[in-house]
Amino acid sequence: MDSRSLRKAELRRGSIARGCGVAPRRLRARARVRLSGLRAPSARISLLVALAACSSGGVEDRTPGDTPPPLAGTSAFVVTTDFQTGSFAVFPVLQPGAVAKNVERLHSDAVARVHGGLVYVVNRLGGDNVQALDPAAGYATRWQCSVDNGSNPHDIAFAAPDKAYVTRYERATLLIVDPTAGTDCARFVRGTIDLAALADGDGLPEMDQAVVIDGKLYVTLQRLDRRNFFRPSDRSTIAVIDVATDALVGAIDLTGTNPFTETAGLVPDPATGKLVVNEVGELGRLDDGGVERVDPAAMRAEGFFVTEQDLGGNVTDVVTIDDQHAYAILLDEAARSRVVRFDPAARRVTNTLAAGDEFLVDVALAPDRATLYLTDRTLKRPGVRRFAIADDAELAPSPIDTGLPPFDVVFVAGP
Ligand SMILES: [Ca+2]
Ligand SMILES: [Ca+2]
Repeated sequence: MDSRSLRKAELRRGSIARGCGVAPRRLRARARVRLSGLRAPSARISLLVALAACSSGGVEDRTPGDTPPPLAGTSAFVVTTDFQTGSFAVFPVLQPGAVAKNVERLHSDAVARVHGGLVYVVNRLGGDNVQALDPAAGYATRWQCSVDNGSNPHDIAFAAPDKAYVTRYERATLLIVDPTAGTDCARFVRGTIDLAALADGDGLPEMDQAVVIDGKLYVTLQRLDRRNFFRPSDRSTIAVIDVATDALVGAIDLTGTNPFTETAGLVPDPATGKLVVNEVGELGRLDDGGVERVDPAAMRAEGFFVTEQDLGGNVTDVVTIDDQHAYAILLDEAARSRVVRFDPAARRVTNTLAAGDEFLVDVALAPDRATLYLTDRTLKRPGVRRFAIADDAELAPSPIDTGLPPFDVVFVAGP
């Protein structure tokens, strides 16, 4: 592991110098890469200082940006950030030139989910709230409610119009919320579910992604050890909760550790109904992870269908098309990212679509299932890139400029 090149990349972006400029979760991800290759205690200490220094803040003034075009057909909603300032860009998928940039401020560390015609922005550590945007009203904020300072929300999953669950990375309790509570947020928090019983030795289970399927809530628990630099503990698991009673009814132990599907969420494969989970283990090792399917109904992890060794990198995001056709973002030992096409049946890489020495964050399949979107944060040409699923060809010679560099992309259906 060449930790120096990683540090150089960070310094180039100014993240170390700026202290809190780095999204803490990202820093942690890099920390795991770096620490596994480092022997020097001082480096570990400075990293922990950086993490501690980033645990507060979050008030961001608003400056007006572009006005989004009228909603027509499917739009791409892109969370953007330079890790100091966050915002979003919007464009119709059929008219990517009509991009509205820097529309409103978001927290600098945020991901988006779409549900019931609204965009829910999960403003993570330092923001510590959920923000509902209404695409039909020019993406105006309908409400923005706290999930507790320093709790670091990571995902929101919906059970009913008035009931959703928010995972909190810095807490042992999952939050039950009412998305219909209104702008004053008075009735927003409905309760909590204690997952401490499933935590590793440090008492926090590192709850991450969540989804509701057939009356059950599934929550990935990374179970990283904070006393050992966020290294994976003995196992990672998926907590299963009955949404009628909010009782913890089981846990599905994963084949590997450290499930890492942060921007994509935990989405069932439309063909099989199974969850596709990528598990990176330690980012500094390329022999301890892979991608597996988890059968939610049978509560069973099916084992890696492709491994880090097969693909030559940690799989930090994955999109499956069919049995022979899938895409992944791979992160190698030198912290270089690549977007590859791979054949899950043959368990091998068949094409490389993009590469960069910056962290490529998110690949997402457009609703037409014909186009792959990539948030490319490379310094020279940041932007959203699109590739045809049919032949992997890039759809335009230049990335779509989103103002601030893109982080997470989701799709909003038109009226
Ligand atoms: Ca832990
Ligand atoms: Ca690994």
